[in-house]
Amino acid sequence: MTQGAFITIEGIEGAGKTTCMQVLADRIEAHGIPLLQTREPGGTALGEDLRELLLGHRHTGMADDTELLLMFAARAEHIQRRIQPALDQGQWVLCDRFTDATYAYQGAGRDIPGERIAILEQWVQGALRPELTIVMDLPVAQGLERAGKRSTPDRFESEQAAFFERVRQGYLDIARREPGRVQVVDASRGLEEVTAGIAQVIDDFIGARNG
Ligand code: Z5A
Repeated sequence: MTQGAFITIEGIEGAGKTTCMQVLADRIEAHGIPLLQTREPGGTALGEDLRELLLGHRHTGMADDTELLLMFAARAEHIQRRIQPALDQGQWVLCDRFTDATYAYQGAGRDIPGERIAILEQWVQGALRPELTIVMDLPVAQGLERAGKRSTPDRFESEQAAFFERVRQGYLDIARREPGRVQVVDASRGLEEVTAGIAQVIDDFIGARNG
């Protein structure tokens, strides 16, 4: 059986990932492709518990290495229990954030060397990498303004704008290094234009993979 495709979506606060996940899922399912939609940190019972620890305010001031290791602990569980089995059965997997978020947030944001993250990536993922990653990019101030209209900020959302500037640059650096895998979508535009851009990216990908 052909392995399913692994697709991830990334971006800073308020980029519109949640909104656009549905557009992607609808397009994929319209082609009759079985799809697993999931997210990180999370995606399993244990992963969702770790998510609560990571995003909640009980452990404000958590050491950067602890944060990094918890992200990868959740990821190990997610890959072994859900992502890899789904791909092996030919399902496509659409994941709201994955290891690029670790390079952007813990790497660029918290200043953990990329080489250290790469060791964990290799250990936990083996050869598994996303085939397509969509980075929704927009100015930090605009993203924070959109996100600010929502509920109480989580532990990451409580960071300063300078942190999110580094995260944004982290994502753009990854996109520059891996243009074949990473597609940057301008998320600063109105919702209709953004979703049209997203639809184009996924239609091209489905066409190339199935054609
Ligand atoms: N994290 C990490 O540090 N390391 C890792 O390895 C991983 C994660 C995997 C949880 O992520 C946190 O974990 C995340 C990074 C860290 N923290 N942060 N920041 P998350 O994905 O669950 O949290 P999030 O980034 O805050 O995602 P979100 O809350 O789901 O935001 P979003 O999906 O990008 O935005 P949205 O909810 O779709 O849209 C926000 C608002 O803007 C909403 O009112 C929309 O209606 C509006 N919106 C969206 N698009 C538009 C447009 N185009 N125009 C106008 N208004 C819009």
